[in-house]
Amino acid sequence: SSKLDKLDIFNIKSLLTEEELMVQESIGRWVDERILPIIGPAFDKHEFPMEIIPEMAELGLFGSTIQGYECAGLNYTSYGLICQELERGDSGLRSFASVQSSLCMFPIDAFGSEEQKQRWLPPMAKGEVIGCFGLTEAHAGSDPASMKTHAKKDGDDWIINGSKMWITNGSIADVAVVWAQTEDGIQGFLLEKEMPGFDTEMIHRKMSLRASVTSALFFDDVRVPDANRLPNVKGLKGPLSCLSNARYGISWGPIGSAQACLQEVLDYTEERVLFDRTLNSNQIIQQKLADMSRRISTAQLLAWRLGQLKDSGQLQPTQISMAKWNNVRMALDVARECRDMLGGAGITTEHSAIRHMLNLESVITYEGTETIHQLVVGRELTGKNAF
Ligand code: TGC
Ligand code: FAD
Repeated sequence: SSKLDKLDIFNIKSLLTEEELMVQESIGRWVDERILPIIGPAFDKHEFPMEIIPEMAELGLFGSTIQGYECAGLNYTSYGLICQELERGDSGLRSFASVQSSLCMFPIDAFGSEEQKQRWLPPMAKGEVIGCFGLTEAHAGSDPASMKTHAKKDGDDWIINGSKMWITNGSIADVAVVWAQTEDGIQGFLLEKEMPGFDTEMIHRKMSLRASVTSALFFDDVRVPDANRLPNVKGLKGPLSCLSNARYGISWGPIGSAQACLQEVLDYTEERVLFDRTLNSNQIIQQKLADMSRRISTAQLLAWRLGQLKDSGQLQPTQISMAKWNNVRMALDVARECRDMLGGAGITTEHSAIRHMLNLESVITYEGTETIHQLVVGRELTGKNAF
């Protein structure tokens, strides 16, 4: 019988350092024990399981790559593995960690003042302060340069007006990193939930990422002190750098969704007997299983290489775009195929394939749609901007 790990055919584990392996194993065990039993019902109820936040903090998941400020100071390969293990549970869980770490703590660490870092990073690492990231607006998510939200200087303060749409964690966040137009280009502001004129509204009736909070943010003459402006970045490269970090993690995450789906159908097709033989004795079923395994394996190799480039400071945005496109598309196709192989049983959340499949419809759209990433690669190849 085979000695290969069915979910790691090329033995990526053997390429990991001891620390990376330890991170993957501890988060993986936590997902198995704490998340898998509760996540189906949370998705059904359209609720993010708030009670797990302190446990995620305890595991060092928030701002895990940041040095100091009570953060774990891990490398980016470890961050990728964290995303992969979390998303094996549910994309909503990985979303929560992506937003807290890559979209809120990262910009405070990279572009914030020392006072801002001291004030926000330790409680965010402990999960006592939750963050959200407001870039997208209702009229044009793919084209953030056209944002209408703006900040106007008024003495030592700024007055912010506008709105944001589709914001993960929006209604449960204590602090929002909000990107707004100013006379000097786009700048980032830290809006606190109790600031007068700052409101949020939860988005209901989602068929995807149901175990995650998604909201609209509204700013009506919100007065923000200059001390809450991120001083060290101006222009679109501020938010785009945050996206680069989050997209890096999302290149790893969906490998976990695909692994969860493949494991589920490996078990199911071994048990199910039709026409006097197990389902997995049929050539077409085996061909589909083999194809999923092939696609997961190539995505794993791509993610691992991405980690090497990131940790050695060589990673380019085009490489992240290609990996996000490839790996999310892979997982969405795998989840759909697994849903089909479960037959009627695949249409309820009793099994996880349809939950992963529906979640991945968000993942392929957010952090740059598949088309946007294809156009980034197209621009690299041709030198022509076709957005
Ligand atoms: P361009 O105007 O050429 O560039 C502007 C400036 O940004 C720099 N830059 C980057 N910097 C860091 N990382 C990157 N990936 C960067 N890409 C560009 C660039 O060098 C330039 O700097 P400077 O100094 O010259 O001003 O912008 P572009 O043409 O590259 O961008 C166009 C486009 C379409 C690629 C960009 O607008 C884009 O990526 N649009 C998609 C928007 C998007 O992804 N939104 C995501 C919102 S957040 C979200 O979805 C969270 S979901 C989280 C969850 O729940 O998990
Ligand atoms: P649009 O930009 O209107 O795109 C519509 C369609 O047009 C897409 O298929 C797109 O690929 C295509 N398209 C766009 N431009 C071109 C072109 N030039 N050529 C050809 N086709 C094109 N945003 C945040 O800021 N913070 C968050 O925390 C956040 N969380 C999210 C959570 C969820 C669950 C979802 C669904 C979204 C979230 N987003 C968040 C927003 C997300 O980033 C946007 O939805 C995404 O960037 C796409 O923008 P849009 O929805 O406005 O679609």
